[in-house]
Amino acid sequence: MDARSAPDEDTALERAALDVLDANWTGTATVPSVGRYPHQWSWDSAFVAIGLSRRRWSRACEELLSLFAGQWSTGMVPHIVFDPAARDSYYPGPSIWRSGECAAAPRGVPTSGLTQPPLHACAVWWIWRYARDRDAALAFVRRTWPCLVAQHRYLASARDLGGEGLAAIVHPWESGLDDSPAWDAPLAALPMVGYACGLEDWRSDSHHDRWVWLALRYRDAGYGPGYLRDEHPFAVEDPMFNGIWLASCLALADLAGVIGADGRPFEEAAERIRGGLLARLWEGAFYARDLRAGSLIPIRTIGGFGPLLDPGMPATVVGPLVELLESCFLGPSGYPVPSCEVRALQFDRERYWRGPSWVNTNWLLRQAAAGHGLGALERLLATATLRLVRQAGFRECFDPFDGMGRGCRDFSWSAALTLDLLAG
Ligand code: 2M8
Repeated sequence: MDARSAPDEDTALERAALDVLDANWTGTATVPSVGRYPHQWSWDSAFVAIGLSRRRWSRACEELLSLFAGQWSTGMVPHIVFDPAARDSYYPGPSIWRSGECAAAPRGVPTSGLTQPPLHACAVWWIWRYARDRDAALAFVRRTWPCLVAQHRYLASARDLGGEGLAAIVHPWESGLDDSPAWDAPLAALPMVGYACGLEDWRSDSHHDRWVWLALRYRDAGYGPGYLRDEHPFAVEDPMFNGIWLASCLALADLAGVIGADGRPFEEAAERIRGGLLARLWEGAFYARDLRAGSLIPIRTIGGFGPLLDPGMPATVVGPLVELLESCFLGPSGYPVPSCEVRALQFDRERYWRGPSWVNTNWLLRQAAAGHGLGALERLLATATLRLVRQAGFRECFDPFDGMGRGCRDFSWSAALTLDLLAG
């Protein structure tokens, strides 16, 4: 079936996507899924804003503004902004994070203490690009500019734990690719811990205790930057997180032009990150670097394609990366793009971020392909992603072999990015 051929089918799909986003809208933000994720997540909101920017422009703006209401005075944009009305239904909730006890956290807006991939400057660029009311768009860019600059400053200062220009994640949840096999070794190096949190589902319960333990350690150290630098046992330079950061630096350089600010510092930041990616994470493919073990983590996952988001990546890197994508990810799967190399021992078609295909990473790779003029790859990713949602619905993720939906239904970023893919 040609997923782009029938206009009335496209209209029905678009309607269905908007219905999901309307149902998941709380009045101030879009939750990823009403049942399982009843709060606002950081990179989910960026994807939602991108998807809404051509169809519900004002709501796309509101989405990001409500996220920035949770930004800390350090500049950190938290990975969850909690909805007090849904307070007890997600673990770990506000009573675990206790952001209110930290002076840097905003008053009256409970949040987590971690961050997530910084896609937000790209989302603001999208909103600027598709605005019909240019005055309102300019006002929005001016309003969000200080938040974005503070976010980037935070990453460049508090998170350059390796000292070479890359930002480190300090918890698997910060990658957004939570249960990726790339985090197995750094998690296994942590002490044995046990919490009876009762999480027994398709996510990796063996890792869950360690995830919670890491979060509690960071919290008990007051979410301090000195503790992160000197003591925190999980510190990893992730190619996806840094590839997204780089793309957002380029978006900030463009947005600077919009408001008459100087874009050069952001171009320089992008160059620094590119240099760091090539010097520290590239070894024929991009791998995550475990700063505590002092070595690369030798497993190829979807995260390794994050640096393709940089249109300035040299052809000597882009060529082998695309070859790897085709031979080890696209070729052996029916429905792109599996979140882990299919022939890896750790590949698991059912467990989240260890095999299934996701709409958001497909969309990111499609953007990357467009940036490198890889038209055939760009079209393949768009068509295959639309085929997945047509066949299985707006699921959280999909079986990479048969396209069956996995995880929650009516998942916001799957619906939002479908809108963007349909718009072409
Ligand atoms: C998943 O992560 C949360 C923790 O942040 C969870 O497993 O409970 C990930 O897929 C992450 O990328 C996503 O942002 C979040 C909400 O959709 O769910």
